[in-house]
Amino acid sequence: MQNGGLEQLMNNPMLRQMAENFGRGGGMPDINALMQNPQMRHADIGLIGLAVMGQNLILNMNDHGYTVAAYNRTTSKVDQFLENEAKGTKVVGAHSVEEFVALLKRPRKVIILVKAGAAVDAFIEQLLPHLEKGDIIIDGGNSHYPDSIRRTKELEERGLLFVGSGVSGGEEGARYGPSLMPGGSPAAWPHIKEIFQAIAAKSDGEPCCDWVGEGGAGHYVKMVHNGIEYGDMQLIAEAYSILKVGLGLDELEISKIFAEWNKGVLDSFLIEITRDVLAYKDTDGAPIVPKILDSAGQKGTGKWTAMNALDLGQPVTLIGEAVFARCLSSLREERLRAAKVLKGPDAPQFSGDRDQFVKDLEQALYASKIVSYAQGFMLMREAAKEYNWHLNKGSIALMWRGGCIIRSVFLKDITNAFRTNPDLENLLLDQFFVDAIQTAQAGWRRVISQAIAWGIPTPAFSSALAFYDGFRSEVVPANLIQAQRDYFGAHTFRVVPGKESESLPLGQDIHINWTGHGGSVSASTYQA
Ligand code: 2AM
Repeated sequence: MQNGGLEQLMNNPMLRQMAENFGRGGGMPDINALMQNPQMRHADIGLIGLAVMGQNLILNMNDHGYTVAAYNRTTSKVDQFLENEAKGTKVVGAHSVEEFVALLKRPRKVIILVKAGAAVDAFIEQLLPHLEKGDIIIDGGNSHYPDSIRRTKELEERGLLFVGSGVSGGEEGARYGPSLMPGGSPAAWPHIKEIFQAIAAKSDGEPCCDWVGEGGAGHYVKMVHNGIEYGDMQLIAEAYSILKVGLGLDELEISKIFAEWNKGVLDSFLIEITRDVLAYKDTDGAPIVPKILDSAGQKGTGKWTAMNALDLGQPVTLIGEAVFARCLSSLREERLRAAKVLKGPDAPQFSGDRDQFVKDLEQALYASKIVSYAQGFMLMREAAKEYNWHLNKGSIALMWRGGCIIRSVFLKDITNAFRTNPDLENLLLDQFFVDAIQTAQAGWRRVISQAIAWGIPTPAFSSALAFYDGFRSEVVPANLIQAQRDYFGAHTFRVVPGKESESLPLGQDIHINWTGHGGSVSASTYQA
């Protein structure tokens, strides 16, 4: 053990007392003997990774009365943290993994909050020799859920428990109340429940943290949360574009509209910050937003959600469009060249009732958002089947109600829908949302028609409406697609029940010799 670590340990009053007892006769105590003493294991939980999120989560736990042990790869950060942000708290630091583990009460609970990927596995490897059966490793980073599935399995095979927890809310959330989405080994939950729910955000007195499900369920739900966040942001950006380009309003006028919307069904964190962002002025007094380069970045969680939707065959169209819209925005040089060549309609003019149009737009945003969340829950439903997770949908909506980026009043209605009917097949079929969309839909259609006439791109609004119209269709034109596939590739089709005939038997794969030549064998001779 390094000296710095010893000095730091000695800051702890309990340890000082012990040291005095141990060190009777003068001199420093034998630190190794100290570490063997069960009383040394006094920290409720440990956290590795002292970037801002980690530090804030530690301080949050400390505020709630827990003693937290802190460790970081670069150990100088431990000292810096203890001398600054954590000064005067009960936080104890360690300068080696061994020393860190020795500080923890059993079963040991270790939160790893480091860069996703190899760093998480590296720390798990370092911890393993020092942990015992029943100890719990919690990964609170932005891990991809397949890694959490793997880690749960690997650690359970070694008698340990693993939790992969989504943590949302950024630095502020981590400090004062994040949304926490823990999943992994179910046996870990009773041991971490109290502390997790204590530090989580609260919504109507309920913690925005509950057990999500087995394996990678926690990080999966966090991924879908981020995908939905992409969708919400794209919808808001499209509304901004319609107000600016279509109605010709400036940022301050649009900010006022967002302020109004934030008092109604759209009341949410993202609408609130959009109001403030639009009103923010540069030093010259002009709004800052039009000065920001229109190339959106992305870190990949929206893309993961869209890719997973494709893998699971789920039509999560709005998030997909939101990801693609960011991709298109990033092709700025190419867009600038295209803008010189490709013509659209004449510059937008608006002669109708502006207030009514703004109301329609609010409803369009609301209805599209309902569709997006319904798609997200469809994806989670399928993932639960695919990966054998027991997902509690009402709890998921509750976890997103506070602390995280997509927090909103609207999520309360989703919680209610799944609490009233846990077997609800699809959010769009809940009566509250049936009525909400019914109220919204005339305005929703008017807004999209107008945007299309103006030539203003609205991929998220439009795909939401297209999904809604497809989802409520008894008949979609896939019959024609099946006919085409059978024509060129002998891929076969089935007959509609009730329309069977001698040549079209019910429940069988049928191939037709469409051209009169080429045979009637349904084979994969012609691969399309
Ligand atoms: P550091 O302070 O030693 O760089 C955010 O980057 C957090 O993840 C920091 O605590 C950082 O530790 C840690 N981290 C990043 N990459 C790491 C790696 N490969 N191994 C261990 N810790 C890492």
